[in-house]
Amino acid sequence: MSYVLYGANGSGSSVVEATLRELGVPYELRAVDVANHAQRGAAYTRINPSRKLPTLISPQGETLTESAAILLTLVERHPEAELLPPIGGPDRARALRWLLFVAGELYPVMELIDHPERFAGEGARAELRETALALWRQRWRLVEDELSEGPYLLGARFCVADIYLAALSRWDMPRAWRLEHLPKLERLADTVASRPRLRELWPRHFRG
Ligand SMILES: N[C@@H](CCC(=O)N[C@@H](CS)C(=O)NCC(=O)O)C(=O)O
Repeated sequence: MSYVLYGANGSGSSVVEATLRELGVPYELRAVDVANHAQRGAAYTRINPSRKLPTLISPQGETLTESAAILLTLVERHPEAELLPPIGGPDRARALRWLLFVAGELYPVMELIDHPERFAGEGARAELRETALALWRQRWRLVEDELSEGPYLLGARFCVADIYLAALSRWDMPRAWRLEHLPKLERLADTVASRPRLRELWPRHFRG
């Protein structure tokens, strides 16, 4: 049995799919129709009770959720691909720091942008969304400030955090804005997108 990935184009499942491609492991993709809220339907809720993408089923039949945990599990189970630097060193710490920054500080803001109705009454939603959008961009600037000559987070060394950063930086920030305010991050994302194992996949998920 191969991995089974429940996902949708352009969503957080792109990160897991790109990682599976980098690992060179086979997987079956099962599309979840988020446009019609299939992630909230009974069938998908049975698979992932938090009713969010992505969900990855391992070849052993385990259900894996939470994108950062899925990435770390994949890295651990396919060590030969070296998608993280060796345990204990400074590069590993830096990669984990920013991987968890995406998971803990950035990704949750997207729910406020996409679903303000989950957090505020009708009258407060527009303002909440605007505030969340500003926070989203402000937090990406922290990533930008952290990047050096690149092209990756760890310089010349590619790691799984680069995929996470590249994919989520495609959301809710037009390319012109990114080029002006996040040029190093944009270079990182372009470099990830042009990697041999990703260049055919990337345009299916992201246009600009
Ligand atoms: N903490 C989760 C967040 C996942 C998430 O928010 N996924 C979005 C798609 S990118 C989703 O499924 N949204 C649908 C919804 O919230 O109804 C993770 O890291 O996997």
